[in-house]
Amino acid sequence: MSGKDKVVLFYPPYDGPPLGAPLSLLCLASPLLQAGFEVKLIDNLLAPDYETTILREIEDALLLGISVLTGPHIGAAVRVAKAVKKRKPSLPVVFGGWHASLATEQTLREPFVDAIVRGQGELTLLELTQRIAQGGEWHGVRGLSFKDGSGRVVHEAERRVADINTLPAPAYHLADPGVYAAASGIRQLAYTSSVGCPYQCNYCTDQVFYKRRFNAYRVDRVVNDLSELVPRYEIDHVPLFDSNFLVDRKRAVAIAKGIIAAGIKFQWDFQTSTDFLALMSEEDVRLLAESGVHHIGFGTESASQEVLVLMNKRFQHVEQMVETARKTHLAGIHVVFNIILGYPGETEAQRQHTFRVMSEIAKDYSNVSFSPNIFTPYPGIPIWPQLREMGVREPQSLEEWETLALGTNVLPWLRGEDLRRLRRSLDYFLLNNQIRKVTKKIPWAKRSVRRILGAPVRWRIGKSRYSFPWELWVSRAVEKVVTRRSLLTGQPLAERTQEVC
Ligand code: B12
Ligand code: SF4
Repeated sequence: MSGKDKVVLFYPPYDGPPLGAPLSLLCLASPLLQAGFEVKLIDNLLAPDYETTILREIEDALLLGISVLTGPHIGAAVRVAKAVKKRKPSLPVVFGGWHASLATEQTLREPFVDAIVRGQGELTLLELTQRIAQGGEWHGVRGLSFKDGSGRVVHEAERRVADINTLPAPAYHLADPGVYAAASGIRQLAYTSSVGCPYQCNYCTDQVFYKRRFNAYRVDRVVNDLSELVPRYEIDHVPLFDSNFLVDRKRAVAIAKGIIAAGIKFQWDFQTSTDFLALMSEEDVRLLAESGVHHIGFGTESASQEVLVLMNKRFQHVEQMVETARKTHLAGIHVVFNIILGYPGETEAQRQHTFRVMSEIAKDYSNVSFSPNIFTPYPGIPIWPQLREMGVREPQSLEEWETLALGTNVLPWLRGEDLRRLRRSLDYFLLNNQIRKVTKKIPWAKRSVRRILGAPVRWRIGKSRYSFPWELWVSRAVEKVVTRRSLLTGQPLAERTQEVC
């Protein structure tokens, strides 16, 4: 025993690309360490037998905190919380993160969850830990929901989103990137330079968490951090976790210039919206590339203006997607366009229009790949009241949310033959683009592959005919020609892994 009060934080397994140490836990650990607590991080990636490790570590701990996103995270979170409650019923089990914050009431109903930290967690968790260490009561901790002594659920007032410049830096020293590289193959370090996005897309919960306020580190802070962290940990790749990095384009360009001036070499990538990138000059986009940006993910979602309006994405237009593709192509930056299919109100004609327009863009700009998914309603998204009216059944328990993998949910307007057609047209759309990419890279394959596979595929897409899909069977047999990519990093995802963010 170290003699210090200990907090155990657990990051459950997920379905997605490896991204280095979980940034959420590194951020939570920092103020706790500053206040003199001992922090034990348990990440499934490094501790495959995490349950045993957790049961050992909690013996002398003040509390167990678990980070929970909607989807696969939930399974392990529930299993571990149940096992901990069985072993040490008095130990407070605290859930935090997006799922717990967006489905608080439902999550707190579970007997194995004592408290939920809603939203940004650094200050709330610190305050709660201090109360627990001092044997104090939990009432009055802003941002906290908990069960009191009689089992009654109490929701304390909201905590204002903190200016991230006032929060301590993530405790990167707790996670050796070398150990992560051995487990994932990439020497990387996740970094957040800003939080929040000013927009209000109807399917996105950023507005619920960050109240539409873009809140960012100053340029010198980002450049200094990266100039220090990249060489210290010999980092090759930095995925930025910002909600919409280019909201402040001047800041973004100044960061790129700062990185170039500092002479540090690494690859970095981020997510943003096409309206911002389209407004940048070709020279500024080139600067991003020169500083190491090699991939950008865009939530383009649809090429139909009517559907974009339904999504409350009035700020985005097809011309900006084309401009984005053109400028990033010139700069040599790979981009992934996310596409949402089956959005409520989308017609088959609008969907086909999206496939056509997106295929045209990819034909002209080979740096464009896609991440198409069937609409999946996550907890807390603003469109839920309308979805309920349309007959969408909301998962009724924490465990039901676990199985809500992308594209497997049931949408009342997309069943049976309609759903089969959509899935097939999606596969053909991907196959068409993949054939184009492969044949561009291998000149000798160009004619034969295009003739045998490409022509019939384009005919099917043109005519919307998808029965007896022999081209898909052939492509799958040959070797996963239909690939999906992570919006975050651009990395190809296994066919099974549809979860991208
Ligand atoms: C990185 C990321 C991922 C990674 C996470 C893994 C990793 N190694 O980091 C991966 C790729 C797994 C991922 C997957 C998914 N993601 Co994602 N992801 C993000 C992203 C871009 C950054 C998250 C992050 O680390 N931020 C930085 C840290 C510091 O912030 P944080 O995680 O929010 O943590 C803070 C608080 O949440 C809280 N907190 C977090 N954990 C805990 C635990 C405790 C005990 C406490 C007290 C507090 C606390 O305190 C932290 C510090 O303030 C966010 C978007 C965003 N702008 O945040 C989307 C986001 C979280 N993802 C989202 C979605 C929809 C998904 C998917 C469901 C997508 C899908 N299509 O399937 C999947 C689900 C998981 C899966 N499939 O297994 C949504 C919401 C998710 C939700 N409802 O749970 C977001 C908000 C994107 C969006 N705008 O819609 N994602
Ligand atoms: S989907 Fe992207 S652009 Fe829309 S609100 Fe969310 S973060 Fe902002």
